[in-house]
Amino acid sequence: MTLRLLTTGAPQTPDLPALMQKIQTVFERNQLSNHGPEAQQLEAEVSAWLGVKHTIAVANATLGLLLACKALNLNGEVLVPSFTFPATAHVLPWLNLTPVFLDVDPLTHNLDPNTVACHLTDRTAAILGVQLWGHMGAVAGLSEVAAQAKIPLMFDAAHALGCRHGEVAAGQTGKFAVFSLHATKFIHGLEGGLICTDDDDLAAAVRALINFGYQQGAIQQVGLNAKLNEVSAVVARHNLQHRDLFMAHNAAVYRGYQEHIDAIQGLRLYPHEVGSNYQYMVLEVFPAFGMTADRLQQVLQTEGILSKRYFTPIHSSPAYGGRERLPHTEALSQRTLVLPGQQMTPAGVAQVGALLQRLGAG
Ligand code: T4K
Repeated sequence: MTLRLLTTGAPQTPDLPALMQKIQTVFERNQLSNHGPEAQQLEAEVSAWLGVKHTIAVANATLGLLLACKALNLNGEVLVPSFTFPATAHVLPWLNLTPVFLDVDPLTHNLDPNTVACHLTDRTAAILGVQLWGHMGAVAGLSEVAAQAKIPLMFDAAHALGCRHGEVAAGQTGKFAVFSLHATKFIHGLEGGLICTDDDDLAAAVRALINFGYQQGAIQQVGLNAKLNEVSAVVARHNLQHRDLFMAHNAAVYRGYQEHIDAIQGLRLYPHEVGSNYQYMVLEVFPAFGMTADRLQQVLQTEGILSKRYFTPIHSSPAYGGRERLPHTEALSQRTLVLPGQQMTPAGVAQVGALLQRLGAG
């Protein structure tokens, strides 16, 4: 029997025939990169949707973070969570900035403003917050801490496109926020990223930095190439049109998982806030379940269900070699497993849910 694979991170790309037509138009137009009409339209559409002044389309979120941080001319240390994708921290050493890794709140998996406040020193140049799993709950507290310390608050919002907390949309938060358009994300452009900011000077500096440092015809800064190509831009625009569908789909999958998982001893489904894009189906596996997250991943795999183990603590990775203990980060990395969400059918959710219930019972 061939196993049908249910995969975490499976890209959502509806209505392929219509998308192929749009891609063909890009090739017929012959402008394939260098801030062409698709990239410009994408930027305008995202700015209008999120209510931000500037959106800058980039080749990926990692380069977006790197260049937006560079544009702020920071010196010293940056406070950053250890429980995140390595890209968040990696941009800092590239800019001769020192990451100071902080533990996260075990319930939200994100920075706690009180922890941040306790680690401020006169060397702290900025806070790089993450809206992990699309969580925005700590934004107000972090903004207050940053304002009191008179340092910029920057957001890695790679997971948070389309997320809202009350009236505030991800993208409107901090000095800037950077979204990912990677294939696995809520809205994808194969690869890609979006930098959002309301700061005119920052936007101008970033626009120059992503295009070799050119500004008004002169090489004003030491830039890079981080432009988004036109095919990625047209794919992202196409997917953006389907955002309500994605949101509804993700929310339905999440509710389906909730129904199965809530009653299982030893499992916790990450509680998304109202306003989330519900992209990540994050499962925490506690000892009471009777097997580790690693073992559960293996068992799921034998049933054709491909989950992902996110995230490894960054502070103690060989790349950083930190010896400090960040207990919540370490515990979360042991117990967290991300289940398939995008492209899941109700039958797929029921299959995974029933399997978890069986394993939990036995
Ligand atoms: N900040 C945060 C907090 C992030 O999570 C990320 C990226 C970034 C910054 C940087 O954003 P970008 O520079 O990438 O724009 C994946 C993604 O590559 C990465 O973008 C993402 N976060 C991270 C959470 O997930 P891996 O190493 O897990 O990828 P991989 O190849 O194992 O794929 C994950 C799952 O997706 C697999 O189950 C297979 C499935 N998949 C993947 C691809 C690429 C597909 O079904 N089709 C595909 O085309 O990092």
